[in-house]
Amino acid sequence: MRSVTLSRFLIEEQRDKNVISPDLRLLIEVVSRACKAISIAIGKGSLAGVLGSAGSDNVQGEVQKKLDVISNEILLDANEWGGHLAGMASEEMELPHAIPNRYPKGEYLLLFDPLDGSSNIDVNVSVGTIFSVLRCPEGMDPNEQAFLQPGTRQVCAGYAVYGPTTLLVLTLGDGVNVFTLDREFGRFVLTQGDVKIPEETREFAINASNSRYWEEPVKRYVDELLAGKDGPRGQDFNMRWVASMVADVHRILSRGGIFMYPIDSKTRAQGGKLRLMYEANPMAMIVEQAGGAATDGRRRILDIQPEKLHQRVPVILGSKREVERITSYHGQ
Ligand code: P6P
Repeated sequence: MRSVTLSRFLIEEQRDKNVISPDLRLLIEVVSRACKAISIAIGKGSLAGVLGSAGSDNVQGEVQKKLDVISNEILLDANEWGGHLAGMASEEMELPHAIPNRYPKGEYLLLFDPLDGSSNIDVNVSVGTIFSVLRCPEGMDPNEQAFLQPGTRQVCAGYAVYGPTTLLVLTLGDGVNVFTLDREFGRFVLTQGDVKIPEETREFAINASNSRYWEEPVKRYVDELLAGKDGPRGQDFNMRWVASMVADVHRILSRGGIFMYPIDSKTRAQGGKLRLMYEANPMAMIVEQAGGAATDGRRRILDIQPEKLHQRVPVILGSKREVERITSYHGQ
């Protein structure tokens, strides 16, 4: 069967289902090309002198890796001249990036974590790029306020995972599709259509070194999983924690599971660990579109009204039955 490239997929989505506009199709193509460039930069690693720290901190107060800065610049440079964007926001920049006056403006807002999990870069573990697309409110300047929309307003969400293969996972609100980078031709090819997350699972993902900080409902839920067949769940569970959200979420998208970065006494003051606008929201849209669920322990993530661009939230997402179970423990 002839392979369906990302370009053909997007043209058919636009023509046959009218789920995307020409400008949104252009935006996705541009982001996919930027992800290709990031994949190539990462693949060179030490050979290109791009490993290690950049000697600077980002707005989160985290040490920036050289590849954090390089990936951020690749996405900004690729997107600012095309005329499809009103503005961009990145984990690596305190304020939104306005499109320079010399370029045309579009209706979309692009938000991204250019290199999620970058602390894994220097030890050669999978990392990724996460992106989210909103419409800029009519007549509004693309300042921080314009970005503060709940996740239900996303018109598109996706991530690239840079692992043994480079994958692009995309939702337009009409299911989730996976594209694999064909390095020989330099193009993304559809390899999994309409992905669905199994509602049940025997695998969970959490950073267990934080267990002394967890709230009671999380302790109860995880203790039941650890008790396995000798406990109330009556079956054994397995644990995985890559510490790259993209890698953990992609495993869950591929074979089920539950990912938890819950609120705890260590992160309560800052509202959680992960960022709402360019980590939790795009991943929540993808997971829900694949039949899973995503909450902050109490509320659906996509319903959260953001108050700040770099707002952090607790994240629990994955196989629907498990997310419902732990969320119900929070209500008790
Ligand atoms: P911890 C990476 O820094 C990240 O933002 C996510 O990709 C990942 O899930 C989480 O933080 C890992 O956090 O506390 O285990 O290092």
